[in-house]
Amino acid sequence: MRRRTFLGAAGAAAVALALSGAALAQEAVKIGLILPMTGPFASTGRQIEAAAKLYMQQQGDTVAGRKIQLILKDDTGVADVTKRLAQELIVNDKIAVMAGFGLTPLALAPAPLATQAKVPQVVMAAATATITEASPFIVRTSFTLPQATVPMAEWAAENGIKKVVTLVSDYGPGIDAEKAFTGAFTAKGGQVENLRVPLANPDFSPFLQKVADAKPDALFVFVPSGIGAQFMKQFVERGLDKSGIKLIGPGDVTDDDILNGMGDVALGAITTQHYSAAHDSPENKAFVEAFKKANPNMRPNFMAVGGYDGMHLIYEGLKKTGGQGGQALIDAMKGMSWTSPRGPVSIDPQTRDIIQNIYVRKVERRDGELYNVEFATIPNVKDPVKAAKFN
Ligand code: VNL
Repeated sequence: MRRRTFLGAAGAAAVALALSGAALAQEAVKIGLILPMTGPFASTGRQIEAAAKLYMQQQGDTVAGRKIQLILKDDTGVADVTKRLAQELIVNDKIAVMAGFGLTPLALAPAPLATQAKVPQVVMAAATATITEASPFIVRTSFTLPQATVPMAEWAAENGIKKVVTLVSDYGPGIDAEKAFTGAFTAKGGQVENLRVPLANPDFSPFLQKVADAKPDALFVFVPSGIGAQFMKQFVERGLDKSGIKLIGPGDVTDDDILNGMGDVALGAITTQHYSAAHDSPENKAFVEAFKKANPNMRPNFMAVGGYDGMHLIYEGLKKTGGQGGQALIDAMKGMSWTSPRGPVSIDPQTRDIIQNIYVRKVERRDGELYNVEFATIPNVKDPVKAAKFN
């Protein structure tokens, strides 16, 4: 009788334990993924969505005993919409993390909400240097334009280029690229003229006419991901492909997603960036193969790798906190390092930006496809704008 009572109590305790365990497991950790899935920057949304889903497919949807639920929202590339969606995800869905953010204005809009609600904001795409300063809850897995651009200026100065015209989209990352290039290139004795083109519905032809007239050794271009093909088309129409003016810039203009469709005009373009689908490592070969298998008509670009690594950072952060979000999660992410498809990376604990290799690449045809083929590496590059502030 006594023995049975004891067993009964133990049994009841076990049932209670199992129930609370089940209740905990049911309470999913929600990740709000806000991306431009429609509009002129939909390619960025598609790349990041595909990469985030691939990561979850490979790593499973349970972390630290908690189910992970990804909630995808389309902000259509409009900052007010990004902010409203972030607000709804925080208040109604009680997300632990928000992620994505395809362009600079879209990353800046919800930053005050991240601070107020103490919700980590993982920026997977936007790349203006100052973004991480908009909230102590922002961490970035993409890159910054100055980080990608200074190596371009140095390569140009060391390779016989003396006179350059810069042509950039007229907003945060373009202005960052223009300043970083001009500063580093003139410091090495180079000569620069600056041109800016509107971000929305750009017509490059009047600017390209100015470039043709200026006859520089090289044209330095920044346009955001997805716009490079439009630029290249007008570059050819203006006859600049036959002018002997070299095309250089950060790698956004020869983005892997659309490079193949540009044709021979892109051959020989020299760019500097953190990711190429042709990056020669076992991690990248596996990533590209799995990405293409899951998305038959796509090739991963630098946006995809920002999304893939962003998910990795969230998963590893949650493992450290046992599924907790908030301040604990952002703290757990600081200083984290891993081997990405792009090479070795870490999160700078001081700035919450990513420290990574920048590669110098040349567009070449390989096995019938155009690729940014890496030929030099600048290791462990920090964002130079913030490095100058802290050191
Ligand atoms: C940004 C920077 C967007 C680089 C991009 O593509 C890009 C941005 C959409 O910060 O707005 O390639």
